[in-house]
Amino acid sequence: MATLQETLEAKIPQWRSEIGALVKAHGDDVISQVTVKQAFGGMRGVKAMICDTSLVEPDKGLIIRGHPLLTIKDKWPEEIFFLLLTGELPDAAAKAALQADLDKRAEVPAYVWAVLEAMPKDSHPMVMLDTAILVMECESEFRRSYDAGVKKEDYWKPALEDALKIIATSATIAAGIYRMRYDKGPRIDWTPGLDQGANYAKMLGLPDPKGTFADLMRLYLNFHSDHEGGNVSANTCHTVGSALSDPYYAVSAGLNGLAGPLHGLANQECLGWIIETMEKFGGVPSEKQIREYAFETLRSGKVIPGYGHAVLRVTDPRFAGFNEFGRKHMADDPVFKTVDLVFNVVPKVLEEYSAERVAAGKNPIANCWPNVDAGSGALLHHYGLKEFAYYTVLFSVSRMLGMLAQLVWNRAMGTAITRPKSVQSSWVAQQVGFKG
Ligand code: HAX
Repeated sequence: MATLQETLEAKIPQWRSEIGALVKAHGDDVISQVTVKQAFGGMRGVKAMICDTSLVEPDKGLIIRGHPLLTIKDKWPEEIFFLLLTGELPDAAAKAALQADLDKRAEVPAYVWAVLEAMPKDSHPMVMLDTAILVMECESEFRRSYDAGVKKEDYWKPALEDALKIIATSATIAAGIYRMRYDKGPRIDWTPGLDQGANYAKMLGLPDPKGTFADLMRLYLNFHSDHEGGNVSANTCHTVGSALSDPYYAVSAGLNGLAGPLHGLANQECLGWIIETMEKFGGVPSEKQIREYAFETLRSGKVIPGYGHAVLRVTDPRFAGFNEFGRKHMADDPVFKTVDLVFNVVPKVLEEYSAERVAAGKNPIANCWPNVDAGSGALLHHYGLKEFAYYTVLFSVSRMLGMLAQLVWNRAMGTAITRPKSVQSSWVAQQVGFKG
């Protein structure tokens, strides 16, 4: 089978001609409409951008290029990137070629470490990761090629070069941040020949007597890799990239969005809530105690982290996949047990609370089921990764795969600069005949 680059060379002209023909034939047809509620409500459900890498079905969860996530959960992260970008899983030769390509690019420039070491000791690990990616911008092939006058139809090639450099170094940088930020000793180097999951597990340097941490990291990197184009990080990366800011700028911007507590940072909050519950009740709580604490949290105006989703309306299959891993490898771990008990109790609590909200004239909670972040922290905690503030960095290493695949695809398709029309609230009122 052809390499990643050869596969794209062959497919891109075909994709371009299909999309060109579609827009030519149906450019003025309507595919969505926008209500006042949507305009004020985060554009929820408005169909106004294209993402071919993956799809999130409200009742099924993440589907990557036609493959429901749980059917490809044991693939290497590199294979997932190949799939996101090309629509095909690589065969053994293409996979080996991609791995060798990433090995060649794996060196992190020395100035990245120098910048990270100069940062305040208590910097948030996400700030360190964002800074590291942004400071590497001087490696950008996209910017160099653009300055040298590369043709628009070839933009995707230097964008892919940047994407591969970021992917080849992201786990090393992230693991280096962990060891530096939490005084874990010297950095551990990338090992050529190992996949990204196994490498990341090894470079974090946590004890792994059963040798299963690499399996978890592979699962973790696969599960967080992509979630369509409209979520905050992907959408931000897309918007910044659409201005032809190079992939370092665009990914760094996307990561800043991922660092928000309603998005990626939720996974740092989820385990915090589980541990708080355990501390309050002196160990694994009973279902009655969980119910009590869940209501206390809600009535104090907070959300229950790890529950709810903007798109999904069922238990996130990523939660189900992590739960299966937990049952297999750490069924007796008290933190994992608590997560499992919370899963029995919280959906019902949220349903009841949602009914109370509706009775009080507020919005219902659209989805009372767990999302990806509800369970992953307990698994990391089991392996000794107990620094919650670091969890979003793990998510980021994974989500860069999706953000970069989308970005390369957009440069290949020549997607236009993002520029929706904003309107004033007075215009909306006038438009709908609102008198106040
Ligand atoms: N606990 C309490 N209230 C919740 C809730 C929860 N877990 N989930 C939703 N609600 C509330 C919302 O805050 C909203 O209240 P207001 O109308 O008063 O603002 C109301 O229910 C309706 O919200 P929704 O339509 O169900 O959900 P949204 O699309 O607005 O928000 C969120 C989706 C994920 C942000 C939301 O469910 C939430 O805050 N969940 C907890 C945080 C979390 O787990 N985030 C991670 C999501 C996965 C992810 O992106 N990871 O990166």
